[in-house]
Formats: sequence, structure tokens, C-alpha cells
Amino acid sequence: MHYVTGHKNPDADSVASAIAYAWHLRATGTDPEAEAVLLGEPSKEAAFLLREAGLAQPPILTEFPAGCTLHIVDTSNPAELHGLSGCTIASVVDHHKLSGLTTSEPLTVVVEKVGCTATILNNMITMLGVTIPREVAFLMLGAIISDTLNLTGPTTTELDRQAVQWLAPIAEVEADELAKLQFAAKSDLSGQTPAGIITADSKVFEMGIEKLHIGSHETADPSAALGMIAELKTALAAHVAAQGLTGGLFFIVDILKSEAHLVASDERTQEIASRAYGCTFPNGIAHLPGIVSRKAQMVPPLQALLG
Ligand SMILES: [Mn+2]
Repeated sequence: MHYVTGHKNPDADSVASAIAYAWHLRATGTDPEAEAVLLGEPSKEAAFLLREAGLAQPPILTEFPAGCTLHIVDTSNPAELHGLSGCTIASVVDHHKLSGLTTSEPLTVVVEKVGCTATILNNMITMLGVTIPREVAFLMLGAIISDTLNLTGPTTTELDRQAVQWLAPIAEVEADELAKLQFAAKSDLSGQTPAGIITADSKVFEMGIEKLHIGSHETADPSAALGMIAELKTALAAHVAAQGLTGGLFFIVDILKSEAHLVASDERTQEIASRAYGCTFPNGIAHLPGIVSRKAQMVPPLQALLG
């Protein structure tokens, strides 16, 4: 069993990059058995991209079987993966900070400070001088649009722009047109519970004595989430208690206006956020102009404050 996997709560990049990297590993003969898998249900946006690309959803693994070989994309954080004991980690391709992965064998690691893992894979694939299938290019394009908010987010690099230029003709789609469609898919909250919404795109960060849940909902229409803010706060507080965390923050990110609306699980966490972001919480909601990226903008001020 040779699996290529992104993180839990698979988003567009984790799904696209697992599929693209599995293709690369097989095409190069590096790992002819490489097979893309998911560690949970894909996000609405990722499911939309799979459908539009005409690709089947990769199988979902609930744990890594002992003896498997893993290629990891879009994270290197063991907390965002299933238990790794008994697994051999063969490689990592990622664009996040390094956090805690240790291995018993040498491995290949490709980590670059770009907006999306799919951008790194695009460069690895173009170096081969072969053309990827249209469906894979479509997914990769969608992943870059998702992670960089269609090249408007603060983590966007020139390499991401070039990758979009390169992939769009292969995917046979206009990037801006795809962005509009996938942002609509991402914004759709129908059929989701408050608990599902606050955990769908979330990570836990340990900072000093704090263990904080940081969730976000990227949307082209924040009114739906803002209309159920009381339910979302209740779900956030319940999640924090159930997981034994010290607090929780939930950002409703308006991807068209490049701003966020923030709620906290409780007074104490709200106080931490007030100090970190220099904001106030009139009616329990803070307005944060320009804040869209967890990695680049939400986490660093908390880290600086809490250590
Ligand atoms: Mn990513």
C-alpha cells in the first residue's frame, strides 16, 4: 500500500495535490504503486472541483494500515494526519511551516514558500517535459485559485501566477470563470450543521499555555454565516469543551471584500483576540479588514502574543 495523502478535513489543495503527486510518482516511476487517498470527506469546494474535472473521488482512509508507505502533501504536521506508527514516510511536498515530523529513514522533502502545494507540483511536473491530463490540470488550477483566493491573498507568489497561466489552457477553462464557480460552491452552507461549519476548515494551534481551535469559512456571501452567528458561537464553545481546548476562534472570511468577521468561543479567548489583532467585539463580532489568510495573518499575531 503506497498512499499519497493530504491533511484531514481535505480541502481543494489536499485533494488536488494528492492526485497530481500520485500521477507524478507513477509517471516518473518513482513509485509505480502510488495511489491518492483522502483522510475524510472532501470540502464542498474540493468535491465541486472533482465533479467538474470529471474525476472520481479518491478513497477515504480512516487510518493508515501498518506497513504502508506514505507520500504526504499540503502538510507535514502529524497532528493533521492519521496515526503514523508503522508507516514509512517516503516524501513530503508542502508549503506550510515545518512542525514536528520525524522519520526513521531518509526521505524526499520539497517545501517551498508559495501559495499552494499544487504550484510546487506544477513546477515538478513541467520539469519532466510531459503534459498532464486535462482533469489533473483542472484540479491543480482549482487548488491554486482556492489557496490564493484567485491570486489576491497575501501568500500569493509569482510562481502561483505563472502556474495559473500555464495550467488554465491545459485545463481548458478561464481562471476567473472557474474562480467564480468554485467560490459559489465554497459559499454554499446548505445541509451543514453549525458544528460542521466551524470545524470544516480548522486547525488546532498550541501557543504557550493555549490550545486554540482556529476555524475559518471562506465565502463570497458572508450573510449566510453571519445570520447564524449565535448558533456558530454555541457550536464553537461546545467543540472547545469537547476537545479539551483552551479556546476557539472562527473567522468568516469575505473573499470578495478581503476582510473577516471574527467570533470567539468565550470572553477569555475574545480578550486574547482583541489584544492580538487590536480589535473590538461590538455585539460579539470583530471586523478585521484585510485579514483572509490563516497561515499569514490569523496565526502570527496570536503566536507573537502567546509565544
Ligand atoms: Mn495548501
